[in-house]
Amino acid sequence: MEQYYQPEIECASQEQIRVWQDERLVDTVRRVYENVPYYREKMQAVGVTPEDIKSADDLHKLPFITKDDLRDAYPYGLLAKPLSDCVRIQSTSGTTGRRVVAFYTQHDIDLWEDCCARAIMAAGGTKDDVVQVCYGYGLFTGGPGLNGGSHKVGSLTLPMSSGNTDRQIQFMCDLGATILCCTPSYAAYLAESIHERGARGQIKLKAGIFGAEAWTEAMRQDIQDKLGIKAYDIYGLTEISGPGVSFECSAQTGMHINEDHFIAEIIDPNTGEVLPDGEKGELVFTSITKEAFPLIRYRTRDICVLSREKCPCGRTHVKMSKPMGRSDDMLIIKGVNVFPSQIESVLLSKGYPANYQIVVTRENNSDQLEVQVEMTQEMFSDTVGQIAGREKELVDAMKAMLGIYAKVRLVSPKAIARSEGKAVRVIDKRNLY
Ligand code: DLL
Repeated sequence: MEQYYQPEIECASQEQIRVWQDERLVDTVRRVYENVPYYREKMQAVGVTPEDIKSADDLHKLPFITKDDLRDAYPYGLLAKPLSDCVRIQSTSGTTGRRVVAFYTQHDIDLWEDCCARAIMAAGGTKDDVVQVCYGYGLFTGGPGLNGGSHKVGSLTLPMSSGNTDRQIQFMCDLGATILCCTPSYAAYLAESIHERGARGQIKLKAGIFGAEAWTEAMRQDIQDKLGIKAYDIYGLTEISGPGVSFECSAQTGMHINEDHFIAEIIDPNTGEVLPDGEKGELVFTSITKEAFPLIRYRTRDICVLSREKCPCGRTHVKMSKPMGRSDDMLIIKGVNVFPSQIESVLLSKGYPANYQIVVTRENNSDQLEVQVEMTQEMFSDTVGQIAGREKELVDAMKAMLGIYAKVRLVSPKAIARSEGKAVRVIDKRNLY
């Protein structure tokens, strides 16, 4: 039977949802105009004042906000509350190396955890479940978000964080974990490892909540079959709080966006024009309940489709499709956001020419990142030992910048094919979308 964490909200009428959205948008716009000079100036630049925003119908009058704005305003420029009211930050990588830092008041964390609790209960979670959270803890939002949601549901929470597969499987078996939360690629890897160890008979898993990166229906089927579970998608982004912006229900046909907290729009990524429900375009979010770090018309760069078709689960909130691609060049590797510009800035800072290629593959369900870099003529005459030393230096610098391991391969000058148009920087062989 379908169960809900906040049934009166999750199954509210569309009219009721609209009333919440209208009131909360008007309030948010007024708050940011009064408290955030960055927003006030952006609104003044297009001649809009809070009085022009009377309901969600007026949303389109407001300017977009992008990752570049977050970079310009880094670190405190978009704060809508005094720092003394904030209790937490979470962070992710941004373009050209500047990190995105999102701030939370205790109230913001509370609402975020509610969203994650909705996702856990939609996946069948109850207070009798044992929820194993193997998303990373720390600056990444995955671990803290699902951890908080699991507490709210009242489940026994195993705050495993990522990695150490032997220990994950041991706890899963010994403590009888019933719900697994991690990236889909780690879920697939865990599934394989469980089979290799002959431990399939000892696990009690019934559901998984997998997100933070793109995954296909074929991958879902594979994980479900191997683990004997139902696998649910969950979506979110650090800028808009983290996991739980939207989540899948038993219908497994898209993710319900928590519309009492976020207004979603789909726009044409080239013109910025708002597109009707059902058309494919870039997802834009406006947070309407956030205190510390409200974002208005934030361009996610994720391409997807919204659907208002009645859902058999009883929830009334709009559903988004799985993201079908990005309108920028961000890659998600092992759940970590990586921009080619970050890699380029490492290379340039170490004296390499900007002739490089990024090759992403997936081997045994694990993403592999290789950066092929051309040496200068002078470097090319180095000894083999010196070249190995250079590669090691770049691996360390990439790790420091990206937070993940990238294999570095130095190649001879002119080895990377030149393009007549745009340079082909990224070869992604994973076919995820
Ligand atoms: O990935 C938050 C999260 C944690 C979501 C755990 C789900 C589970 P960021 O690191 O800021 O936040 O990355 C956000 O990841 O704009 C999408 O491009 C991508 N993404 C997130 N969830 C999904 C998903 C977290 N279910 C970026 N499917 C987003 C496809 C996803 N892509």
